[in-house]
Amino acid sequence: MSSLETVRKKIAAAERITDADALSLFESRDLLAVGELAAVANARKNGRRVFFNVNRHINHTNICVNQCKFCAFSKTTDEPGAYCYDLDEIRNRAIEAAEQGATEIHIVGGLHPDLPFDFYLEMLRTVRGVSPALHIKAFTAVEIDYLAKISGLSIPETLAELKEAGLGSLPGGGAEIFRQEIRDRLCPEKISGEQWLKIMRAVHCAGLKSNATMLYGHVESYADRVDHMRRLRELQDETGGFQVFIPLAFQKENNPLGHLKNPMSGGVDDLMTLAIARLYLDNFANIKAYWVMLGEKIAQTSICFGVNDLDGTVVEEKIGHDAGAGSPQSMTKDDIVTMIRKAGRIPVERDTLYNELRVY
Ligand code: V47
Ligand code: SF4
Repeated sequence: MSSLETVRKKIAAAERITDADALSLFESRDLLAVGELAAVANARKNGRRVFFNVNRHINHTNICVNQCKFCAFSKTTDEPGAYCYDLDEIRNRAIEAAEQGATEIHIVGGLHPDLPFDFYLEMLRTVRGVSPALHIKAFTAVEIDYLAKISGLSIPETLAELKEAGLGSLPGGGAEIFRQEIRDRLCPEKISGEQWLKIMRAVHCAGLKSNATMLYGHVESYADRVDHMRRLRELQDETGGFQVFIPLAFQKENNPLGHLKNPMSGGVDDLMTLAIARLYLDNFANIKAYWVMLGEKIAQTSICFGVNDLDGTVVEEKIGHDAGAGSPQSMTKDDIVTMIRKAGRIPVERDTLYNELRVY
């Protein structure tokens, strides 16, 4: 029996696929066959409904003590273009978001060398003060590790203080590729994959939900991607605290990894990665196509390849665009609704915790 047939039988029986199965799917390069299986697995969980939300990103600072080699966003304090918003600038962005009907503020930034822990607490209180209806999804596991270091608190104590100040859930950034050999080449200063997972375990134990990402399309192999997803699947079996998996397509401008030939990028690889994530991560309810990195057309097409979430309106995005993302800065709610409808699916506005707000 071919490996594709083996997977087909397992999916039909709602059985878990193995690492070897997932690897064989990547190697098959049979996008239509893999995509069809992913669409079946997705329809079983989500029917014809596709989620989006109305959100606003705030990247409060691009000043960062790390120098990840894929990152075009980070700057040192004295570099031209370095910035750090004050609380008024953050408040104004949150007010604007609330006026535009946002239900979520997504906050991530660099690891600033001088900002005290109190600034982060004040930032959360400031946004919460604008509207208690705004859910604050903030700080990657990498930032949580850093905040624990600068505050002198343990990870659970840091999370408890942030939660008390208004933190509602965590985004999934900073995961990159967990395998250390790849991290050594991509981001040697960053916390290890093990530490990222340990922090997410603590996040889930603290009663907070989080997301999970994977940065792909650079120096990693298919086996590295499967290894990454395996570690996520294992932690999800343990805690159930991940809401969604978001593969992030590497953008290659203005960063030291940009010279790569990037042989694994492209629309087929993007769709394959999303489809295989749907099949392999059977304990994740949601697979998100982040249109900022994928572009609108691949994001829309992915709806037919196992995806059930298109992220949100975003409004102001710096991390992908500094690295050359060709997508717009923002999409309106109408843009996203149209995109989903034209794929023959039902647009559903959700909140950050995946409660349904409105069916369009
Ligand atoms: O951690 C940095 C990635 C992440 C590049 O949880 C890059 O809902 C591509 O995690 N090319 C931050 N990616 C963004 C992120 C995210 C975005 C949207 C939604 C959610 C969510 C999370 O961006 C970083 C890093 O992995 N990144 N540089 C680049 N050149
Ligand atoms: Fe800093 Fe994050 Fe960029 Fe790494 S990816 S350099 S930690 S901002």
